[in-house]
Amino acid sequence: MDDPNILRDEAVTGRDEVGGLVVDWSVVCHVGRVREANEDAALALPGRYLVADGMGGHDSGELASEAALQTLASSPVGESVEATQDHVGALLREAQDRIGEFGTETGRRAGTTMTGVVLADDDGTPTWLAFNIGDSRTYLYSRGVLSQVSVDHSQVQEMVDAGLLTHEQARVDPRRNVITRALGAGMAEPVADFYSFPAADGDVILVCSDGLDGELEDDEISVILEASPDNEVAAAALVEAALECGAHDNVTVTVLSVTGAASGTTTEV
Ligand SMILES: [Mn+2]
Repeated sequence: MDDPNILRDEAVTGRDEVGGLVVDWSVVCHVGRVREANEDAALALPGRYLVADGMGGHDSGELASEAALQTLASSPVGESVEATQDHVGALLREAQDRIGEFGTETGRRAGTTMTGVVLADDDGTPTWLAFNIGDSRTYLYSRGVLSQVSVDHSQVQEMVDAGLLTHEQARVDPRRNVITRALGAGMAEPVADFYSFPAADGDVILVCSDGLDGELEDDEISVILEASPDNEVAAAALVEAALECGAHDNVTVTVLSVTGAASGTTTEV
């Protein structure tokens, strides 16, 4: 990987001071136990923590997830939520164009999912702007409660929404890997969903590829987060649990949290 901020096949832990906050993060990106290639990748830059799950076979998926994250690496941090959303939307269209230029030997179009958070500013309140395209997920673990922030763009999610499948049925349905939105993959203009919530001290954000939530139920993820003293332990334990379940897909996990105010930050009164 040419870009040191894009992580694949590795485990990296870091601490950023950004936007007046200290953010601790840990990424584990693992090929899993079945796949030969790792098409997942993660980006960890101050105020930007993203996961992409590439698709397309041969080298296409690897190139697609990498190119998409590279493009999003220039997303601005600390602007208003609206401005940040506009910038991210423009960068996603740029990423879509870059991915569209990749040919594949198989005739399958290169593509990738993407999800994660970018730090924005909502009238002086540090705020996470989360977004997603595809079925990688952003979760918030706050005060002992795990909630899924992003909503999957997948065929089974649409069937759950329509009342045709239960959540439990969707997890094991043979169509569970069919996604309805992606960057590239021959899809039309990328349309991301955006969500924003305060960057509160102590809240944990989990960003993951479907290699995690395909193996672990939300309850299992929650138990692991509850038992983990820090983000590095949590990320390692989550991937280890997916490996114990067979890790049928590449599995990527970013766990991050705000752990205080940056030193040198003065509070205005
Ligand atoms: Mn996957």
